[in-house]
Amino acid sequence: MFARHLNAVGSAQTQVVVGVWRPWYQPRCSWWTGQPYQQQPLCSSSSKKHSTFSWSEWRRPGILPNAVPRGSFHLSTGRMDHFDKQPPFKRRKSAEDKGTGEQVKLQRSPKRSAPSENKEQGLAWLKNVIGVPLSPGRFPPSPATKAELKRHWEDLSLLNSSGPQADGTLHGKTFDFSVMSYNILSQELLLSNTYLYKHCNPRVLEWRHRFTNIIKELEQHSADIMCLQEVQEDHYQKQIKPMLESLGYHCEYKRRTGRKPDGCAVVFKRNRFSLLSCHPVEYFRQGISLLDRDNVGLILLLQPVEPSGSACSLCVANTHLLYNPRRGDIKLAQLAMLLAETSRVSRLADGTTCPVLLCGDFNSVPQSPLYSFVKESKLEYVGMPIGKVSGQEESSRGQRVLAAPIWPPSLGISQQCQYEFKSNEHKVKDLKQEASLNSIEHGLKLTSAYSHYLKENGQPEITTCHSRTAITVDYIFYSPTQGDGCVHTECSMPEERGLQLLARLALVSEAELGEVNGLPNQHNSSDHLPLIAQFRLHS
Ligand code: KL2
Repeated sequence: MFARHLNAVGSAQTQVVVGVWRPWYQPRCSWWTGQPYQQQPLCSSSSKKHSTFSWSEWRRPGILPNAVPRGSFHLSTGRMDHFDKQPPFKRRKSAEDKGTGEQVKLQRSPKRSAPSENKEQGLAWLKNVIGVPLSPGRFPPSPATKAELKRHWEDLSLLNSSGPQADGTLHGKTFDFSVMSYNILSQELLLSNTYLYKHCNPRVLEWRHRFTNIIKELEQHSADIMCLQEVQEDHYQKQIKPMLESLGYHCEYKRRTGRKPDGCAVVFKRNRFSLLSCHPVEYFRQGISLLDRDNVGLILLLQPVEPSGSACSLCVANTHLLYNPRRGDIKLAQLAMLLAETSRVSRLADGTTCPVLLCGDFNSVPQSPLYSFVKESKLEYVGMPIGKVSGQEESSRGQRVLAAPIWPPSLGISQQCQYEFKSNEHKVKDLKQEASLNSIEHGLKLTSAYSHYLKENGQPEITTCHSRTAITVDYIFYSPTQGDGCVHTECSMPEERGLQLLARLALVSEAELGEVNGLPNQHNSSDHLPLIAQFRLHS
């Protein structure tokens, strides 16, 4: 049940709904006080009082949910953000849908159903779900009480020699920290794909509800580093960044190129790390038809903050790869660009490499060739149907197969996923040789923090779930220490250096998600779950 009791007051446009706030979430109350972004002592639930807040005030620019007076909760007309807005101006064709000439059939991203739905029809489905027409100021009936997802911490430290240090303090040349990877579902994408969320009570899809839950979740887990995807730029600038800064995080952001207003954020606790450098990566390349999509990545080089100064730096890469299940060729090229930049950033002045964390939404399943490429550092791809690369699609009938090279020489990235700094003459010669190869490689040694099958019952772990899918597409990859899954012989990293996986927050099965009405639901406000792992950095 929603932990608020609703009473409609007022009328027409100024109609407001006043809810008596019940303290199911009182983090540090910094945003219930009307004093935005200041650390506050813990709230006392005895200090509740009523006040009102109109829809028009709510929508005024600069008025944020965190300006809501403490003790009351004020709800709007029951509409989700932007249902009343025209679709944004199209600068160019949607990146996911883009395609020209004879490739159109291959390139078009399958909508899977309801391809003609627009935002008006989005309202229509809201009515269907509610069973009655929406009237301003009134919410549909409260959803039936649903169980909450249960996720437990898995202690993996015993797989290795030493136990986890709960306080994250430094012992010798080690440094403990936690990392989250989380696709928070941009509101614009939610509204463009409403057919995926027909199973949801419309109230749980409202941005204000989702923002409240997401921030609550981020604050509860309190990860030292967070890699977020689908972070909508206006929400980032006005709400997410100020909130996270008030919680002690430094925030970096890279918006997608093109029309869609979301991007990737990497944030870290200022008292745990300092920023050495920040490297946004755009996969869009003018003049390279394979790279005409707007996805991005963001890489940070971080220095652990610790008294002895002995810890080595840490390279954190975050990305959201192309969705289109049929375009594995584009996904591989995007990944190659991210790996090339990650290799460059992680190479230290002394010629060694620092440990890498590679997080994000790869839009590829664990059984896929793309996943295998990340983990095995090599992929023999020639003859592979492009729709098989990410493993999202069953059928590969009629699909083009991959031929060498996947990406053109003009990209300046070798088949080893390294930047090429050679003269043109050498480049042509090398690339002729490379074209005869049927594999791509990369020089990072990476393993996954999750095993993709649940320990308890062997069921597949689910990281994303809506009405059409329940699969793993999100990952935390990391450079393991020798003996923590590192089976490679040619590490450019000193033997003792690397990350040791101490613990992870267990994922859940599809059946468990079914019990909470899938995603998003009242408590879990994205169509993805956050992945969280605790590591020990060995320098
Ligand atoms: O799968 V995702 O959701 O990681 O959660 O990444 C993409 C999809 C995201 C960014 O492009 O938007 C979603 N059908 C279903 N989902 C889509 C589609 C589509 N045609 N296009 C984009 N997304």
